[in-house]
Amino acid sequence: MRVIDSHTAGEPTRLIVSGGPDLGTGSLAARAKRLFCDHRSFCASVLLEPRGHDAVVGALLVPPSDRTSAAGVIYFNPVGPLGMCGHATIGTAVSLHHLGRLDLGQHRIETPVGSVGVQLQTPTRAAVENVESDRHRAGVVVEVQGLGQVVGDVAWGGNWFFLTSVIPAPLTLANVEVLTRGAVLIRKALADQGITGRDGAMIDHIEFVGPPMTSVGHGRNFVLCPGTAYDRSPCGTGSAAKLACLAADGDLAPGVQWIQESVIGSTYTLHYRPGRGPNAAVIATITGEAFVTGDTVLNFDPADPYRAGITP
Ligand code: PYC
Repeated sequence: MRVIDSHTAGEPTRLIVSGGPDLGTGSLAARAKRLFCDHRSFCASVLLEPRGHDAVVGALLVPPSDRTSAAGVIYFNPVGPLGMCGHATIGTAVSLHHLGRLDLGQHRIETPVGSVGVQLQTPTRAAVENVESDRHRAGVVVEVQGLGQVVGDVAWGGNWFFLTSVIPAPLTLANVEVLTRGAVLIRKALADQGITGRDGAMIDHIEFVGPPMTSVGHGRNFVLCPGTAYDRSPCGTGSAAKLACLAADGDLAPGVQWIQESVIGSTYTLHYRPGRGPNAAVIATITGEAFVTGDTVLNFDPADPYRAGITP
């Protein structure tokens, strides 16, 4: 199986170029479902130890159903499929350029939640015009064991997020363990108390938001991804969700730049234009840098007891 590894603002992406499962035809959403129902062990074997680790996001290249898109991509982490993935879209564009399959310039990439615009600006920098984002609910109160009442917003940025400034510790790398523990408790409390995204969708990303810690940033975050891995980057879809909240509060005008810091201090630069949907929907553009870290053939030896990954 040929894979290209990259990281975007510190967050790893493994692009599966060949040797992945055949998911047939149909919408990318249907093919993403098939990937997880019928090929679960493929996902674990590609992402987890001993070949990877739980923060790696997989990006399976598939033929697009939308003929205007340069590629179709299904994103997944060890726990399940992702809708959109900002960091992995930047990583995919940079990796496709590395392979000589994508020129600098404007393209579209199809994902299970819609096609996104990708402007590959240099061999390592891309701007992604995301799917429409909005704040679904504001000022939601959730009772969290050990943390008390936590107030936050539920927003869509291509995945579902609960964003809160009620943080268990400052948003620094030294506090990743306590931040992870707090975010896991909040996600469980949301599920237990029936707090969801639209149409009962599970909120699987928790985003702690706070003030910037660098001289260039406008805000900092810590994002817990599905499972227990945190995003080393500022999370593209989480940053888009944050812009939707800022726009809904009247705190950021269209076209004005927002620099989002991650918990490791890496950054994305964003702005938005108004969307069409309700809740002051926005179409955010996320610009960031990715670097190819490996161009690899993965082996799956039938005699290897851990060929399917180390799973609980
Ligand atoms: O960048 O959108 C993102 C993302 C989602 C999960 C991990 N990264």
